[in-house]
Amino acid sequence: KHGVLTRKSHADMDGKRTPRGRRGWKKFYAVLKGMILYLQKDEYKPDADISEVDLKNAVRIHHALATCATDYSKRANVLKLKTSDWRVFLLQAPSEEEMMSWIFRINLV
Ligand code: I3P
Repeated sequence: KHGVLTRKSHADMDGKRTPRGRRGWKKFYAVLKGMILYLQKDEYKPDADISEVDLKNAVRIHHALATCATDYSKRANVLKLKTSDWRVFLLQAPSEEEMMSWIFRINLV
């Protein structure tokens, strides 16, 4: 699955609150492949190598949990992703349907 997702980092590893200066929203082209959610700068190209920056932004979603971010009301269609190393991301999808689809696919892994 792939599509545009806008990310906000809410908590870093070990669940510590992401410090100010790194809490902004950033738009990515997201690709879910196996157990990894790649958050890429540019649109998905099937045969292109993954850049170092894109690798750094990749999120392992094994044992991660995606839910609807009902406690976040500033933006619509936002899902909350908690990873197994206690990071928390807010991810805004372009529509409710897309948000539900990402939640379903992430939790299926
Ligand atoms: C953050 C940025 C985010 C904002 C966040 C700020 O600043 O303005 O958009 O979240 O507020 O800290 P920076 O880019 O300097 O990290 P919202 O869009 O959700 O308001 P927060 O600290 O209350 O999460």
